[in-house]
Amino acid sequence: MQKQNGLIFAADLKERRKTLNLTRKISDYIDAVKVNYPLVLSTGAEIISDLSDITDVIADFKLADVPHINSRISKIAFNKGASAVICHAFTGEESLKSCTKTASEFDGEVYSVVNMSHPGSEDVMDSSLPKLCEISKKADIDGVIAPGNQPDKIEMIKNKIDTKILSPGIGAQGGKGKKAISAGADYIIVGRSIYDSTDPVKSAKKIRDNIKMYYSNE
Ligand code: NUP
Repeated sequence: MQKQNGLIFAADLKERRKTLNLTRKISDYIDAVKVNYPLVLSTGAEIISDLSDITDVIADFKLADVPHINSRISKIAFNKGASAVICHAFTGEESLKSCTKTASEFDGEVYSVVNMSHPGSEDVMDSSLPKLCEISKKADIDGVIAPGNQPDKIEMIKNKIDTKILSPGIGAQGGKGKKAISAGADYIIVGRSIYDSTDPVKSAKKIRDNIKMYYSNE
């Protein structure tokens, strides 16, 4: 993923045509599109190939299975054209390594989830944060997913692991793009604040411009 905009579009829609049209229209403002179960289960895995003709695709299946299944799912995603997969770190080093090993066969990337943006994630994930970062380091991941609506966590993670940080939780979940970036996020991930807005193209540009202005002022 080449960093030009710092913005990743979370395409959590259910319609193929709408997703492709919108992604095409905002492609100048994003560096990648992230697909998740709502889209892939509604439209089929071919959507990954279709989107990969427009921009880089990150497959957010939050893989959390035994190693050979993590590996098989990653392989399918990469074969369809994904550039990266997202995996949970809590399943341990071997499961995560099965993803990084598979990714290396495709020149792909792996991002591990070390914390989450929703209320309640702290119940289990906060106390495990150091361990999840350690497992991610050992598995040689390309970056981590960290909550954009909790800049203090981004800083904490940045201090524990020297890697790329992708942050969801912006807009609809209360996070602010500039705050996430200034705390150390390299990319922000935004879904509803783009696709649910009255003018998604304008919203994507505005979100991109906001963080871009920030970069240039750094
Ligand atoms: O901690 C996480 N929080 C989160 O929202 C990890 C994620 N991968 N996500 C994903 O980011 C979530 O699955 C959705 O696809 C996107 C956020 O969407 P939105 O809140 O911007 O609409």
